[in-house]
Amino acid sequence: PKPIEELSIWDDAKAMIAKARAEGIETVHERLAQQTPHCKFCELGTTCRNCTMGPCRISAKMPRGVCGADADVIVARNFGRFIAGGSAGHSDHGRDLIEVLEAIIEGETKDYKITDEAKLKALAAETGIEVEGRELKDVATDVMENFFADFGSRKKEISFLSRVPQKRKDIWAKLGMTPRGVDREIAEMMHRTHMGCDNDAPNTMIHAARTSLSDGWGGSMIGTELSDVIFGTPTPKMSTANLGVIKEDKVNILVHGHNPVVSEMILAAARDPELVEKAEKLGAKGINVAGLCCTGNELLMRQGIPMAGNHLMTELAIITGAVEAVVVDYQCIMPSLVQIAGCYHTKFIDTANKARFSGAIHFDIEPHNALQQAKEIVNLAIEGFAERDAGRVDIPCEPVEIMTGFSNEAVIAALGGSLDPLVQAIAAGDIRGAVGIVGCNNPKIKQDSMNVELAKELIKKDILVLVTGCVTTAAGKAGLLVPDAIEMAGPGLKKVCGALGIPPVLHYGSCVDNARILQLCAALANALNVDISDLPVGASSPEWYSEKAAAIGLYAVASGIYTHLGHPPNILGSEVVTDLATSGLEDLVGATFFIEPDMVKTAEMFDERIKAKRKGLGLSE
Ligand code: NFS
Ligand code: SF4
Repeated sequence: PKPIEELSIWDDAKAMIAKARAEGIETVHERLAQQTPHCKFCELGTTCRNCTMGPCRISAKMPRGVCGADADVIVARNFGRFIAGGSAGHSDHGRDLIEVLEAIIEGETKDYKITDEAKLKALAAETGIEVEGRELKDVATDVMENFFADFGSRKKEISFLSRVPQKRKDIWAKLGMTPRGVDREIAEMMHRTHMGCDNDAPNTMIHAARTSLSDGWGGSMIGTELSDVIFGTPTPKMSTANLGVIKEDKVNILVHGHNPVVSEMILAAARDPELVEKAEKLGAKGINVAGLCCTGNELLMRQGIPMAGNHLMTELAIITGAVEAVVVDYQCIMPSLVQIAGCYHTKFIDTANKARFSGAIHFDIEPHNALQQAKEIVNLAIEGFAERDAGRVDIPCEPVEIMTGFSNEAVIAALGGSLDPLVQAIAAGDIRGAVGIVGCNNPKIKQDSMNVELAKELIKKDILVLVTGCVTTAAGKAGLLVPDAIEMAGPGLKKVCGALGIPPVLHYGSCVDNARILQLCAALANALNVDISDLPVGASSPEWYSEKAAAIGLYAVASGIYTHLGHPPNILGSEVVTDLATSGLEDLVGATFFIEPDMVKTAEMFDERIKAKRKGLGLSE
């Protein structure tokens, strides 16, 4: 494995990697070393396992698989399935929120409720459901039925296309890219990539884009919006981040995964007076719930809980030795956490039947029993406090302050009720443009080096940065998520954010919450009567690793947003697919991907793009 200094920019991470090595505990970094070098065919995307005439690998000597598929077809098929996987993850999460809404409506749960009635009514109105003079329950029922139908096969387009500028919808219609139903597009992607179906790489890529759009404007958007309805729409608030949020004198419970349906209940249970009293009787100073990854982002945005870390901190958080329980739902949960938890007194608890971990303690959290189950889980954690080995505890730092909670509703409220001041700040050139930096960590990259550097480079250029997912904790730890961070920004951004008392880097939520950024772009385009591709905006995922991140990147591009990736997906084995992704899509959808590992150059590329788009809108550069 690499020297510790090369693995992360953070002291808390480096201290815990050193502790792991001293204690003989294997982490992601050792396993990456074991797996390196990776299979070249797989890296290029030129291996196919879609039937048992193969598996096949493509090279100069063997340019076609047994069936005759060439590199272009194989790479496009693999990429299409990769996108289907990511879209399925976000969207199945979205569906789980509809099922909770259903349980609320049918009176099957008392643990969840409709918290933001105004938002529910607004969503209903936006998606063509009658609101005036109707009972809330009837409106909610129609919203639920409509969103369930967005997953099916009977619609010509999904509901939230109501938000999309007409010019963009026309582009999609012309290309056959209009998302019709979430499950339909995903299933069709699987069908098309069966042996002997879609054997034209660009055609497969168009459907991959359509599949991703059904995620961004469908499954993810439903997930975000219904989470706001059920748990409340986020508003700005302060919190803290890094491993220092784990408290030596408290019962520490880490929530990890994605869906607030589970983590909100854990938080509610941890605030139960009887359980708090029990924790205190056992010698703890209370119960501390901290977040990891995206479910951490969900709770951070709405409830202000502290954030222990992002993807590459998940193993390391347990290595502090001070974690009583890790409670997970699904996605991005390394199965290694079970082994690492086993090296300590830490209980690893899974809660979703669709994401079980061998060796975990299992609780089936369903809408009808959620709080009860959550209380049992918190009770287990409290009882674990006595088993903690104080000699192995090392919490390596003090937490840093962060500001969070920037939903579009909160931003509009901060702007005085409309997007006009933002439009004016963009027109005046104080805010030259905006870039969303999203996604993950990847152990192949020094943790958060790119995520942080890119954010810093962009704000210097008066480009507003929105962060979601695992970039949140990166930006937070770097001190970019507090109002004082305007000192690191260019003069225009400093002026505007300073006047509003907000940071130049705004925390916009979890990865499904990238839907909030799509919505903002659509609203800006509609306000200016242009297409999204005309806006001075961009997206980036510098350290991405997951299928979900690829789906986000593709729906951003297909929505007309110029999108950076720090390293390529496994497509370089096909010139047709690579050229399409990095240039050909410009003519089709008005945006492309660009791949660039250098963050200074990346910021310059965004700067050039923003200049060109500003010029196109008749604005100064
Ligand atoms: Ni997003 Fe969230 Fe993090 Fe990457 Fe995983 S937690 S959904 S995929 S690793 S940002
Ligand atoms: Fe090989 Fe074609 Fe089968 Fe893929 S579908 S494994 S390329 S024979």
